[in-house]
Amino acid sequence: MSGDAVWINARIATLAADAADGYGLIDDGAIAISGDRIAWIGTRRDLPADYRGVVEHDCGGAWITPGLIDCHTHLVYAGDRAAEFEQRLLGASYEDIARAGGGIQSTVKATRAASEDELLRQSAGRLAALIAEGLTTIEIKSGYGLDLASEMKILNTARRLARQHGIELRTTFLGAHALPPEFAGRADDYIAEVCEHMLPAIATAGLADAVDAFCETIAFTREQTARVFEAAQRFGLPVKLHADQLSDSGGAALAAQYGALSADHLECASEDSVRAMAQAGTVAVLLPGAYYFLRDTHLPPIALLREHRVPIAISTDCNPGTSPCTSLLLMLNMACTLFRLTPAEALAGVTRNAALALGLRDRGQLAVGMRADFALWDIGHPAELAYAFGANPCVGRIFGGKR
Ligand code: DI6
Ligand code: FE
Repeated sequence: MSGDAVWINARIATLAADAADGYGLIDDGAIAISGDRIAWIGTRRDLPADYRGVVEHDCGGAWITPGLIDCHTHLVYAGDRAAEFEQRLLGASYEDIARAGGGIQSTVKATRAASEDELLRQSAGRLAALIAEGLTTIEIKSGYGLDLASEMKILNTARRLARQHGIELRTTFLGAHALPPEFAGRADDYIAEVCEHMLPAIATAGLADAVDAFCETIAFTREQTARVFEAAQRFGLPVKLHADQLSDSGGAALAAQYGALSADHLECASEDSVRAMAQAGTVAVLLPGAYYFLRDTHLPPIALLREHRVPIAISTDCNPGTSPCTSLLLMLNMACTLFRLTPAEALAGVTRNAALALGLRDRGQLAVGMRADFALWDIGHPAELAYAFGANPCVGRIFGGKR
């Protein structure tokens, strides 16, 4: 049973679901690794004798947490939207800009025009910034291509990026993100194109692990979203949804009805929707960066999510329009200051519950059999990860058992 390596002299926050303290703290801990999995975890004095003699890494008293997981990003895109940010500061709303053909459409234009290499180059810095904070799994959505070739270009770029950077990736097909200009006034025809042409080709090429849509007054209706979900299910792909961000369109309830992995945003979600999510096991993904950047004031229903025991995940929503953010640690802080989550809830939101939001059962907490993905931190207590902002105390990243 001897492992490939042991990590000793660490303070560990396992983030186990049943941890009474919310963190699962182990003082003077040790983790033994075999291949890319955790073979043993506990206090150093209990480390079985078999592990003597294997390669030993001394953590020098650093903290270990599960590797961070960013479960909702639009990281692969071209260009930026700084000018639109200025317009909003002068009084235009996000919806005004979208209706005037700016917003998502301007990123679609830039992304369609970029070659795959250019798209990769522009996106690489964003991924590197996230990884520097101990990220070991990321989800990346398409949705700035809105035609088959461009959506495939984005998903292929995501795959190439993940290989280059050494990170676990889940890709999501978000063809129903916005109406492309060539389908102006013909939303139902575009949804037919997504369901009958784009989604089948992308699923057959193995380029997507899940399917997402934007259900909103400025995007797609519940009926159109349901058609996309039906198509996803025909190809055995799980679904997720951008739901109830700007208005209560009953999106979260619809997502739950289709057994969605997650419903994301939720600022305007109703109690009925929260109840439906609880019953379906749908994770709530909260995106404080978008809330902050749009200067939103309508808080997601945190108390209801707690009351109905819906798991809460936190993510960057990294995208050029509403959350140009490449720091998951900053999102921890904002989840606490803006949404009043506790630091332990916020940390569970970027580890254990973020894994659930991706349908991944082998990571997000440190336990025997889980992936050996963890981060080392120069901190005095894990609450500091949410407390400090603008700092990066990550001093090591172990990915699949390797530093
Ligand atoms: N919700 C979001 O947060 C992003 N997409 C979406 O459906 C924003 C997209 C953008 O403005 O570029
Ligand atoms: Fe998003």
